[in-house]
Amino acid sequence: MSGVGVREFDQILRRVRFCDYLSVAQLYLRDNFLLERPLSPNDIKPRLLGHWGTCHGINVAYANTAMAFGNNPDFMFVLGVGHGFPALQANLWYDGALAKVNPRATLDYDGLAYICRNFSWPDGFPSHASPFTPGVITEGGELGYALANSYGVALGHPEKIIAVLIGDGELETATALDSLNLRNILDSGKNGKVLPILHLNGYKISAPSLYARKSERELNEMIRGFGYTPLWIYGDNPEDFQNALKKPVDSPFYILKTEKGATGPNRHQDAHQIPLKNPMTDEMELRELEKWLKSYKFDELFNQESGITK
Ligand SMILES: Cc1ncc(C[n+]2csc(CCOP(=O)(O)OP(=O)(O)O)c2C)c(N)n1
Repeated sequence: MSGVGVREFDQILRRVRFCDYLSVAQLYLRDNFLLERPLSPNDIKPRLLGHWGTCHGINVAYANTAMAFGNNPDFMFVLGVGHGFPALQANLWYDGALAKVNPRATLDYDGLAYICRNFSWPDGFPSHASPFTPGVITEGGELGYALANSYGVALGHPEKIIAVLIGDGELETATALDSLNLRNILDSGKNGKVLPILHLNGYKISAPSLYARKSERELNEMIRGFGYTPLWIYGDNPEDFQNALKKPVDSPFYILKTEKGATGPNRHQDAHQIPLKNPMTDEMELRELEKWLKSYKFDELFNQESGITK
């Protein structure tokens, strides 16, 4: 992991803002992707389908781990296929990984318009990760396997580093919870390093998650009981995240505490899928969506002529 400082923190923040904007744009927009003119009902997709609430946390985890390990070709970021596909797709597009398998997903305005228009769209991209997504071979969005899959990737490959984001609801599945035991048999020099990150955003679809209702002490004791060292990261400050990743501890287990729906118009149980439900027909929601999109100041991050300014 290379040294990171103020410049890198700024790059992380810009990348997160970029991918947050792109997540919202994919969910809502069929046109006017750079808000060249005031948002109108015709710019909105008629059927809104996808997961927003978890996207900011995914973008934070993705940007921070990419900054810390992204130069290492043996690094991999693993996300359960049921989680926040707009955020995953935004990051894959940003890194150029999507363009490698899909020539239309170019890193310019046309590519941006293509991925936004075709998200959750007939004959376009599905609303969840699918085999059209680089690095994904399954379909269906079933949560629970990310940690087991990560240990599987590490098996017999000591050079690999795998950061895996696990939802706090996902950790309620028997598969995810029992996969914590894999540390006992696979945490050795013969296998790669698995870096679990629990995304503690407090909620599942609309109900609170069990783990968010435990005290920090209780959660720490549980994590320690599985042999990991818990390391807390509160919110989206890149310096805190990078410091946590640098801590030289045995079997780290990161707990990323975010607010579900962060940076969006509402939070927690209202934020899981589509926080503003009727912007096509409700003028107030349309203006709220416009305000939300503008809050990312995307024109500072992307230019129609020159593309991404990193
Ligand atoms: C095995 C399984 N059961 C149920 C679902 C339906 N589901 C989709 S997202 C979700 C909530 C997941 O909560 P969490 O892991 O906390 O994710 P986040 O809050 O970050 O969206 C559920 C239950 C699923 N995808 N897979």
